[in-house]
Amino acid sequence: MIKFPKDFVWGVAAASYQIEGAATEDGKGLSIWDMFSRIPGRTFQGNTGSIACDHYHRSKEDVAMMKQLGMMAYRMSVAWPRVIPDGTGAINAKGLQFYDQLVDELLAAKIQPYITLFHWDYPYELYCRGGWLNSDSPKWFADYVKIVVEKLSDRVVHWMTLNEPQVFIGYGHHLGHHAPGVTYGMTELLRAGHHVLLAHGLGVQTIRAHSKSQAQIGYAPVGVVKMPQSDKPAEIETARHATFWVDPKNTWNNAWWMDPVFLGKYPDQGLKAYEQHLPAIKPGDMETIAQPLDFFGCNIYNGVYVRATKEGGFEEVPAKTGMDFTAYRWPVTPASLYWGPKFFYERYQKPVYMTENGLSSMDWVCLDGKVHDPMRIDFLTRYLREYARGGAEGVDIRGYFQWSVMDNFEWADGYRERFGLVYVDFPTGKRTPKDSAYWYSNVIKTNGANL
Ligand code: GCO
Repeated sequence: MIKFPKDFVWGVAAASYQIEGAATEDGKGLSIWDMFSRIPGRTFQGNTGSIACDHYHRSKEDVAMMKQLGMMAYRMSVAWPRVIPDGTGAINAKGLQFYDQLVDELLAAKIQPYITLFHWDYPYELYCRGGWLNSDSPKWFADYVKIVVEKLSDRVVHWMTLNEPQVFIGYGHHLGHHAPGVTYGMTELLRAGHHVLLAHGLGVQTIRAHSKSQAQIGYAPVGVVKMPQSDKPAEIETARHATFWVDPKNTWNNAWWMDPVFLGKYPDQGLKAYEQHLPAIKPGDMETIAQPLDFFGCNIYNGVYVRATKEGGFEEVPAKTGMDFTAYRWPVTPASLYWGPKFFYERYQKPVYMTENGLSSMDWVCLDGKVHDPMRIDFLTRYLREYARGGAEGVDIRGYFQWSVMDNFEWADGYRERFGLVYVDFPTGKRTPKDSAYWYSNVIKTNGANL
């Protein structure tokens, strides 16, 4: 039988820019995503997050819906420019009030808020001052964190600093297909990355210093998972090595973004791989970055099978012909929820929360008025079984946040990808829980025993 720990936290996740809308209302400042999505050709069908799910105006309804579905927790993010329109300086009281009320509504519904302080909607004004390349940027972030923590920490206990630095740095500042859409070279990238890590560290210090409750703090990078094809120790070792390997050509890896935070140093192999491009590391920087954390959060959607090469390295195993894909054409690899948490727990020794996992599928409202999404139920069942398997073998798994509570703005892919448990008809904003929402509700009720 599938077993999850007692007190396991079952929730859903979303992020400010992807659901809130109200992009220019009540004094909100512009974010880099507001600006980027306006540029013709940058997003699918020119979609923007200006209205999105209109969650800003429908938050009461959304919380009621989550309550009805039995959610225990909700991972949400705060839009920095909603709180501080220029990124630094004057506070927008109305923006802060939105989150204040939302937190009250969630708690009244017995849903624990887990707040991500930065999920990509960077203040445009700060981008114009150099953004993450500016060496003041960690301090800007910490000042913003202080405002949010002072306001909400009498009620909010769980915090995550940054969501997926690999993506907002790599896609946003190197490949350029996410906001702000610039294409820095590796040297600028690693410099910006160092500031991002410092921002995380200063953010944690700020939460600890100003929280009115006993804060529980984590981080939510991408988990880039490499998997063995069997349980043979040599194959597992190859996959473990690959999981923490740094590719000199890009910043899509785990160790560069996790080791400094959890182990206090950049990985040796990474320092060699990036030798030509290393950022200046000032005395005290690594100590700032490596603040003690309470949990390891990460987002895992899939993994890649690897095998050893004769030369002592590793390579991807060629995909099986006719492999299984989600609508996004992401591979269906349930074992990534076993190997990822296992490798990360071994290396970092922190309680694990799956801060995101899910899929986009081709959902629509059927003739009977319902949304049938059997593939989502099947996908999540397979992944959750694997997550539980790791737990049964000793990985300290504490929670799971399904991405996402409802269909939303999937960044450059706009509204094309439907990741929600709840279907959103964007022109009207009408919400329809999918079959999977009711199914997930049952998973929560039985603490996974029905899986
Ligand atoms: C991410 C982000 C989410 C995405 C989700 C699906 O992982 O890219 O955290 O905002 O919407 O992952 O791609």
